Order: sequence, then structure tokens, then C-alpha cells
Amino acid sequence: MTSSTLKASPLRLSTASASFEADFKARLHWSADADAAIEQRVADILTDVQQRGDAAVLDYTRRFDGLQAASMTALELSQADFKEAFDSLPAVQREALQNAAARIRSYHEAQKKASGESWSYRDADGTLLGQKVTPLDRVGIYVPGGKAAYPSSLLMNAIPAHVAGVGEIIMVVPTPAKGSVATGGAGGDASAQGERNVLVLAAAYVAGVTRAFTIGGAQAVAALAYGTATVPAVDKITGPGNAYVAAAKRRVFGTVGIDMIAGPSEILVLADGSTRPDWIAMDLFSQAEHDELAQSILLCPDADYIERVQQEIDRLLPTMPRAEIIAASLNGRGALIHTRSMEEACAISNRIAPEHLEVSSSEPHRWEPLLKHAGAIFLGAYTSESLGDYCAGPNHVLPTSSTARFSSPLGVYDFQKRSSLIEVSHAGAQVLGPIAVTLAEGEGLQAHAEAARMRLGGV
Ligand code: HSO
Ligand code: ZN
Repeated sequence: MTSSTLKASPLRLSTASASFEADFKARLHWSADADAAIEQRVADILTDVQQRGDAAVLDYTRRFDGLQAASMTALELSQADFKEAFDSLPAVQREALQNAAARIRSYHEAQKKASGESWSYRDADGTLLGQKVTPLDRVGIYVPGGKAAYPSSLLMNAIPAHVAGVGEIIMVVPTPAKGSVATGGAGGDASAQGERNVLVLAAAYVAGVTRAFTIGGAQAVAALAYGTATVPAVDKITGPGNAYVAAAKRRVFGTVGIDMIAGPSEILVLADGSTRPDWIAMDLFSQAEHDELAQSILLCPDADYIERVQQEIDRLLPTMPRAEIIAASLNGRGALIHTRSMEEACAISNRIAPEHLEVSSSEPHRWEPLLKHAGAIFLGAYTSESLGDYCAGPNHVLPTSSTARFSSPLGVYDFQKRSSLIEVSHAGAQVLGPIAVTLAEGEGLQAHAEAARMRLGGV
């Protein structure tokens, strides 16, 4: 189909209709059913890398990415590679990366100050109680190759890790050989180097990545989780990836920490009709262009306005280079929902718990108190999601698929952990001792009771 004949017609729903509940649920539904074949292949790869280390990683990288490397060292990028990539960019791109990084850094520094510092207090008996916050020693960041290779996502993962004080950031990025199966080419042009993404390497320079390897897939996740002779084992793996990467991350969880398993990206726009409809159409597109399964929803109490947004969708779609993806996303998962009021729109938004929530209203602060569940809330007509995606400062790694009901954006806290601090004074031991003795005896744990009892009385 040529883009001029493409149509994007998000499902039209009205909360006043009798079938609304059923239609609404059907449209929201998305299942990330585990694929048994993928699970099995990933399990085999993980075991193989755990047993054979570098040799296994090299084999899979040859097979899947067409890279003919003789050793893992040939797949390691250097700081000089990062710098060279950065220096090769036009000034405008270098500055954009640096400006975005500076804003992301400031935001996460504020986040650390507000909730990421150690604290303690002494109670009346002089007992010290507190919490010590420490960074993870080493983290791995997965950067996808191909269609979803976003330098901005590298900044969003690496900068909070840095701000948290993580010592080493190890990046893995699949870098398929030119003409390899993985890049859809005809094969035969394989080398050890692969097609490097200059912007990703430049972002690694700006974000301060410590080491990087041009490996990907489940084998890269395994290398990071278990460590090999060349790839150091990390404490946590973050960053998005395809179904294999997601399955691998799920499986290594427990050996290492992971961030989240992200579903398709989503935007929900709450509009009162005061924003230009072409802005709204483009905001819906900006999510839809990520992938066919992305979801864009508009909630609005003004039926005429919804009509105007649809007209803008029709007018603007043919101008979009990714029109096919946008149309597939909007036709398959999009919705324009007419509500009875803004209050009702807010209530529906809370039920959806979207990843991105735009409150495109002339009075966004009137509605914000009604909004509870969302990964990020963008207030007012000027706050397009795209500004948040790149450079406003907050993280763009956000909970998807309604998980904003119970989880939060990626942040400094994901790269920190907490230890409780307890220092009981002599006076404190006299107060706590009898309580502990009673409870310990109730549980039948005599050594616990004795340890507390021994500390009663004289110094
Ligand atoms: N909207 C995406 C992030 C992104 N957008 C990266 C552009 N590049 C998921 O939050
Ligand atoms: Zn985006």
C-alpha cells in the first residue's frame, strides 16, 4: 500500500454507549504470552554461556550477527571509539546530546537529593537507627541494535546509574555485520567489526560508559549475568530489548537484578479541546511510530474536537516517513474516546494507568490532582511527550502495560540499595531485651532469647 492510500482510523468509543466497557477492555487487552520456543532457546543459550563463557558468546555472535571475531577482545569497543564517534558528529548533534545529558543529570541529581541519601536518628535511649544508601558496584546496560537503537535510551539508563555512584557501567550493543542475516542482507560481507551506530557510541561517550561490547541477544545478557573471562559479571542489567532479551532478563533475575520487562509503548492524551488538534494528532503519532503494537489513546469530552483530531490524522499521516507503522498501530490498538466529562476522562485514565499521560488542557493543574496512575504526567499544551522522551530531564524508561499502578520510572533508586543501620545503646538494650526475650520464647528460639537476655543488666 502506498502512503497516500493509507488510512489511520483509531477505534471510536463513547462512554455513553452500552457496549463501552466491553469494547474498551477488548482494545486495551495486550498479552505478552511467553513463547515456549523462545523460552527454550534462551534457556539453552544461557546454560551454554554459563558453561563455555567467551567461546559460546563468540559462537552465537558469529551465528546471529555474522561477526567473525577470533576473540572477545575484538568485540570490545574502546573509549577512543566512543570519542571518535562523538567527534565525527556535526556540532548540532554533539550539542543536542550534551544538552540532553546535562538536563537528565540535573533531574536525577535532584531525585537523589530528595530520596536517595542515607539517614539516621537516635531514639530516646540513644539507640541509633537509620538507613545507609549505597550504589551498585557494576551494572550492565543493554542497548538494542537495529530499529530500536535509541541513543536517548542509553542516556536515560546510564546517567541515573552514574548519578547513583555506580562504579562501572558495562554496555552491550548488538552490531551485526554488514550484509549479515541479522541486518537482512544477502550475507558474505561479514567481518569482526559490524555496522556501528555512531550516535549510540557518541551517547556512550557523553554518558560515561566504562566498557562496551558489540554483542547482543540472550548471549549478551548471559555474559553480563554470569561473567566470562572477558565480560565482567554485573549486579544488575537494565535496558530494553527484543523477546529473546526479555526472556533472558527474566531468567537471570535472581542472579542479577533487572529493571523491568517493558511492553509496547503507550500514550494517553486527556484533552479538553483547548490545544490545536494537529498537535494532538502528532503526539498520538509520536507514540504510534515506535512500533505497530504501540498504543495511542485520546480521551476527550468534546465530540467535535475528536472529529477535528481525526481530520488532522488524515491530513498528516501521508507526510510521515513511518506512516505504515503509525497506521498499523492506530488501526490495531488506537482509540479516540468520547467521555461525558473531564472528570470521567481522568477516572478512565487511572484505570488504564498509561506509560505516558498528556494532560492537554488550559487548566492542567485542575486535573492533575485527580490523576494517580501514570508513568509520566505531561502538563499543558506545550509539554509534548517527545520533549520528555529526549531532553526535559525525567527518565523516559517508564512502566508500561498498566504496571504504573505499582511501579515507577527508572531512576537513581534503581541503581542504589539500602542497608539498615542499628546501634543499640546500653539503655536501649534494657528496653528492647525483655520484648525480644518474650517474642523469641514465643517462637521457641532459645538462643535468640539468651542473646537478648545476656545484654540485660550491668555493663
Ligand atoms: N517513547 C519511548 C522513548 C523514546 N522515544 C526513545 C524516542 N526515543 C518510550 O518511552
Ligand atoms: Zn518516544
